Amino acid sequence: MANPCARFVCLIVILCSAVPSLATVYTVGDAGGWALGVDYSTWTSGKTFSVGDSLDFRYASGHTVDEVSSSDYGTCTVGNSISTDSSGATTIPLKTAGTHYFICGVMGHCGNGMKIAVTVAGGATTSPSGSTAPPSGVTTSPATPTGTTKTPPSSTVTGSSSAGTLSPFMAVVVTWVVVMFKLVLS
Ligand SMILES: [Cu+2]
Repeated sequence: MANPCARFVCLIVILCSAVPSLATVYTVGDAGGWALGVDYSTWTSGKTFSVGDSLDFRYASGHTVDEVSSSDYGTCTVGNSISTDSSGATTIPLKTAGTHYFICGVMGHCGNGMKIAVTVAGGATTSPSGSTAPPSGVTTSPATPTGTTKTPPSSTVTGSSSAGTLSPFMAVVVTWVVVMFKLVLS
């Protein structure tokens, strides 16, 4: 069991099992579930929802879960719902950032508080389900043969014959000035 390869596989399994736990499944209303008499604004306050999390609506018969627009949420309008379910256990994956609105489609229930608005932050932790395919175009060609054209550095050699004859004398002069300057400073 001390095989390092087995340890590595074990580490990978632990990491892979830990990553999905980052996505949280929220039971709407906790113990109260999706029902009349639960204050869902209180339930959502203090919670931070991220992309990849899910809402789990648990409810008895006689209720529905309707995802609606913001305006329909405000007016408790049922007819234009984006999605609806009445199975008693509705899991809504929060796939996009922004505010998602859910109401109960039964007459009068939304107006009596069965409405919930969930603001989803744009989470950087996407689920590892392989939805993000890498771009296929590999455009980095490492060998650029045209970039090695050397500019000849011998452009300042020719054409200064007089300076060439003067330079030993000037070197002596400069050296003498520098020596004298050091002597003055010391
Ligand atoms: Cu209801």
